[in-house]
Amino acid sequence: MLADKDRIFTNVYGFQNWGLKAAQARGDWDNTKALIERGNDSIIQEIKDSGLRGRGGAGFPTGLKWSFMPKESKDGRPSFLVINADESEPGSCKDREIIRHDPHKLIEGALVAGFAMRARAAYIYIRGEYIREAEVLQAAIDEAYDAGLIGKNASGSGYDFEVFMHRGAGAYICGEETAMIESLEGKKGQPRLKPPFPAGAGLYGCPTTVNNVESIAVVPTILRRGGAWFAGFGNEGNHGTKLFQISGHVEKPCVVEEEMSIPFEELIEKHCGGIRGGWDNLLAVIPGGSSVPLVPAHDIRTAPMDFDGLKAVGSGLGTAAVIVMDKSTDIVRAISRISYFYKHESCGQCTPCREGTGWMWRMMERLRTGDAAIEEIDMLHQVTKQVEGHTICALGDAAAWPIQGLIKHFRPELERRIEEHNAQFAEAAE
Ligand code: L3W
Ligand code: SF4
Repeated sequence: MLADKDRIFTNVYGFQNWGLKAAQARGDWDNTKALIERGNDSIIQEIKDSGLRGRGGAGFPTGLKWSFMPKESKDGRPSFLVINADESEPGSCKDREIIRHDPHKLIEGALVAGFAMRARAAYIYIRGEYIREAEVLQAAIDEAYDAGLIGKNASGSGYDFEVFMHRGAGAYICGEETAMIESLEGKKGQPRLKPPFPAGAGLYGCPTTVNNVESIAVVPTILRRGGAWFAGFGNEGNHGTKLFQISGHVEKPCVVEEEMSIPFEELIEKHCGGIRGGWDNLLAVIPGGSSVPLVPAHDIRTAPMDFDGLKAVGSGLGTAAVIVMDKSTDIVRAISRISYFYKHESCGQCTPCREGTGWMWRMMERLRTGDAAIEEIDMLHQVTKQVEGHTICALGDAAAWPIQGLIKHFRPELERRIEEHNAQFAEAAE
């Protein structure tokens, strides 16, 4: 279990004030100038050494991503950092806690990360529904400007760095990095084809890196304590501390910072008071937000909660939004509801996703009521395979994977519903 002294987010529950003075008392903005004076490449190397992987879902190595940014400006084009605070993944609620209780960690991280990648400004794109969080964030940005920590000669470093907050308007797809860039440019939030990746052509056609809130907020602590300290947590290739968000059928749902790779059972026992009704009552877990496949009870208990450990049980860490479902859950209804979410949030620009998400949801609803033929289970699986990997962005995959997980692990339940429905129908016809 992670010791208190190794927690980065010491105010995650908001027991203390979020304001500048309190943040400084907790160690934020402590000689930030000295961090910047280490130089761009040295900061990037330290982040590479820390093993930090992106906390927004994909787990791409953060230091490597920063190293894609150009060292020299071409044609006078500036570079930008975009911070993804459009937290909309069902089950995810960690970035919100960082913003409302520890906003200065994010702003200081923006400055240091922005400097490392030679960005002139950071745009923090915050989910529109996060009204109070946006108020706190803007107030913290204003405090940092007033104190000379950001802006011209930020923190006395000689580096000029602006921070802007931008509020989204309620579209899940704007959390996809290129849709976010389109939205920031004032256009409809629809993903772009990649490549080019944002580091080549991003915001206003300029080199851009998009990072998740948590990825940026941990940066100052990593630099102060050292990449080796951060790399000392977790299993090989899955390092650091991590905010887990545990919801559903546990005794005490919570957001908690823990060591990466902590086994699922330990995470739940130590922080959530166990499964509601005991471990025998556990049905399945979605370990990384609604975009990753569910894992049945017998596979998840000892699984390390990290990118590779969860991949090994057919799922993923995603945003570490752990949705726990006990045996009272109507699992088919739960996955059907997730299908509806993706149908609703599809931006509609590519056919497999626009048509496929609707098709998958309608088939899921028929399976939920049992009003289907047994062969349609395989047909639905084929439809998910036609969507997966055939779309511009990952939303198509995210819509397909939960259904694939359901069919893989709960086929007997799907068949039972169909047989029961057909038996009732036959009885009524007699
Ligand atoms: C340069 C290359 N850059 C990859 C960059 C890329 C991006 C990052 C990861 O989806 C996942 C998705 C959701 N040269 C590069 C390169 N990059 N190759 O690395 O890229 P990618 O394509 O692996 O993932 P993605 O499109 O960013 C993100 C999953 O996250 N998810 C949902 C997340 C929701 C939230 C939220 O609500 N806050 O984060 C949950 O699992 O399904 O698989 O920057 O440019 N050769
Ligand atoms: Fe839009 Fe879906 Fe295509 Fe993504 S996969 S670009 S959400 S239609």
